[in-house]
Amino acid sequence: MAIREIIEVPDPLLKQVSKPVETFDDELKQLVEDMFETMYDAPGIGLAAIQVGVPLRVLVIDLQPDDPDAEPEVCNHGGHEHTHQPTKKEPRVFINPEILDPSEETKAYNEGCLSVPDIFAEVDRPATCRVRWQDLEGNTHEEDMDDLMAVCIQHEMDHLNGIVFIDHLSRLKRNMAMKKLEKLRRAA
Ligand code: GNR
Ligand code: NI
Repeated sequence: MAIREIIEVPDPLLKQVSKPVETFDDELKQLVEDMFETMYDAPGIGLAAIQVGVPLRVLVIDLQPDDPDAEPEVCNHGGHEHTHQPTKKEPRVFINPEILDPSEETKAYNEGCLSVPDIFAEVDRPATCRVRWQDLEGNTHEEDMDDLMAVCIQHEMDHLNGIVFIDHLSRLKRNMAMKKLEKLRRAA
């Protein structure tokens, strides 16, 4: 397990189109483990392999990462009192994902990205979509996605195609976002 470095705009790697995974081996499992560790450390709710410099069609998502600052809940099921964190980890891996029948209806969401740190902007995307993907064993799955999962998987799919969320903004807003990012970096 290792935390890998997250690359940021304007790194040209982020414009690269990632290649399909063809071999479902231990190296792939290691990459996915490292991606989860990197995402939870950041913290973020999703991560594409290209964000750690690996141009493969691999995504990890967890919409409910454990909040280390959350008050633990006291529980009494199973006959003994104990505490646990109120949010449960729900790690999901998507290999070679495809978006099927995106809805006509769109929805705006205030998006952020670990590769564009501390910048947020409203992006319109199809409100729902169906996703087909493979798991770490190469088995194929399909599921309908909505709400934050639909937003996140479409944001992550964009990374696999060399697109970052600010690419969806007008040139004016994108330039403003990049200027703000440069200013934040100078201040850091
Ligand atoms: O952590 C993340 N939060 C987020 C918020 C709104 C819309 C999309 C995202 S994904 C982002 C992590 C990331 O950059 N994934 O590529
Ligand atoms: Ni992102």
